Amino acid sequence: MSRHTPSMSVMVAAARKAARGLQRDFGEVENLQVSLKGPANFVTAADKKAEKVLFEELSKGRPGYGFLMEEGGEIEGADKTHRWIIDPLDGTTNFLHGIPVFAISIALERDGQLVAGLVYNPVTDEMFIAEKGQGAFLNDRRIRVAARRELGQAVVATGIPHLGRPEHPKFMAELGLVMNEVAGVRRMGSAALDLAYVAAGRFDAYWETNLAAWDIAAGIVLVREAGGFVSDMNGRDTMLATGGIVAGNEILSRKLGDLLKKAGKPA
Ligand code: 2AM
Ligand code: CA
Repeated sequence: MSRHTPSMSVMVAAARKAARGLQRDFGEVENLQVSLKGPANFVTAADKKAEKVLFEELSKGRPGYGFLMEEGGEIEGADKTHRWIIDPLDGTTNFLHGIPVFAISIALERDGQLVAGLVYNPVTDEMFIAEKGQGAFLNDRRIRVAARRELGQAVVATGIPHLGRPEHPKFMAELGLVMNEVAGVRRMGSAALDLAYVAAGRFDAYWETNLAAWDIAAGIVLVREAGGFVSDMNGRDTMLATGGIVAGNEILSRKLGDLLKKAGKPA
């Protein structure tokens, strides 16, 4: 069983409340696809509603904490030591297409350090939570990163830069290197869930670049507390600032990071 702090109880309650709205709206997506009336706007509304619920619930539970949110941006709190980092709907494209792979992501930062993370997929009812020093859990069962040490046996997840991004050639170079070395590559479309799956040992490793802090903050805590290792593309600790991330067990994530570095260099 997971023992968790009152702050985590606040996070879990907020996520479950926001999830009820998301699930209702997800059920509506299919109906909307037959009308041509922009399901994209509908999804944006669902996203904003979920963020509002999270903001209200977390503010009620922990008055004064600051916020960094995908929709609302930075909101300074009276309490300068605490900040929530929130993505109310990670995997927006999946949501829009009726693919049940999306999540609410909530992280708590204390004095600039990530101390708690929650990633919740309302459709599968999988609640991934972790607090610094307490381990990582999936629906109250302890989870650990996978133990595979060889790239040749590893299933590795990634994210493909979306339409209009300038880093497509770089990504193709990375993918070219990785797919030649690993057992399989997967692409789910939710960075928060990718990291949660690494924490649960489903994916052996994961990398992606150009992400926002709210995509990965909670997942970073999950992977670390599951005994894994997280770095940016240069093996450093500046994932939130650079938006690049490599995760897995310590050995495999280092091997993957070393391999990816070759993507920038001539063969
Ligand atoms: P989102 O679903 O909240 O937008 C997929 O590779 C990851 O990239 C997701 O976590 C996704 O988060 C994130 N991402 C950030 N900006 C994006 C965009 N404009 N289009 C698609 N995915 C984006
Ligand atoms: Ca996101």
